[in-house]
Amino acid sequence: MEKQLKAIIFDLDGVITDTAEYHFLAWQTLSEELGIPFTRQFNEELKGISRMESLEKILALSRKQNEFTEKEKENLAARKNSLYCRLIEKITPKDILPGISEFIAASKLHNIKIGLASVSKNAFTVMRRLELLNEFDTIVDAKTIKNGKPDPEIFMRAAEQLGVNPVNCIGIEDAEAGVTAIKAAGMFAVGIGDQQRLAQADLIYHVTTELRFDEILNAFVKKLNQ
Ligand code: B16
Ligand code: MG
Repeated sequence: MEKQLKAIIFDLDGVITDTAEYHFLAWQTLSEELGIPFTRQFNEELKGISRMESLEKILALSRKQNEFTEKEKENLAARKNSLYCRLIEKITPKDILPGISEFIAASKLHNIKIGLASVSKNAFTVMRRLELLNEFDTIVDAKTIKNGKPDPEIFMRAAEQLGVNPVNCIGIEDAEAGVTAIKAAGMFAVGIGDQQRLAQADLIYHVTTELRFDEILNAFVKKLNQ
């Protein structure tokens, strides 16, 4: 197998832009309406987790998961999404996290394909507002996959759509579930965030400004040749 980097697959929320804050605010409002205490710390556990799974986890906080019918849960999830959609109306290209545009440019300079793997059903809207839709060679969002992260499906699908073998890919994630998904897909994982939480990743940076194409490429080649 060719030991070469061919594609980089990015997570959206927490890597390309910080919509995690908007998810937090929307879930916080919904939780207040339901009388469920919801903290920033708990919000960390929802990163990379689908809308419905997130709702189940929030309801479970106050043992309320059996108090609602499926239809009512769908309505609660829709309420959270309408709060979230109102918040993301404000997004502009200025909301691209620092260092990301430069990192994408460096990757392209090296003829590396660029993909997006986001479990958000709003991924296309967010990418359009960031004016990044045309920068990516492929985008996989929640609408086209059966299993969310930590299942590897979304990263595997992105690689498939790019026509690249997963071993020739790097995945970049801020969520623990996302790093697990990248590793399960057989890719090299770059984590953005807490060293302990993302310990499974092959390389970890605290923030996006620290991303260095050459450094990541070297670590990838080293690992592939081990
Ligand atoms: P939506 P990612 C994920 O996006 C978020 O991290 C997670 O917090 C959110 O619940 C999920 O998208 C679903 O989002 O409600 O818009 O479908 O990190 O995979 O880009
Ligand atoms: Mg994320």
